[in-house]
Amino acid sequence: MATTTIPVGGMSCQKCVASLTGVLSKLPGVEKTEVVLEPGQATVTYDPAQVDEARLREAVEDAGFDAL
Ligand code: 9UX
Repeated sequence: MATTTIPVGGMSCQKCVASLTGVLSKLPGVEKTEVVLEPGQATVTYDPAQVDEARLREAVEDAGFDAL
């Protein structure tokens, strides 16, 4: 299991936090997701055999936020 923290821009309220948490949590291989509004960041624990940081960053962007 690996853990990474991705700085996230563009989240303005707790609904953004809930939305991004849902998106990341649904990715195959993601074990645990903690999204914080201030400062914007997503800490994700995942199985490196199933998903990688590039894919996580892509999911953040696809959800409408900025992976910084
Ligand atoms: Mo809150 Mo986030 O109204 O896009 S859900 S700002």
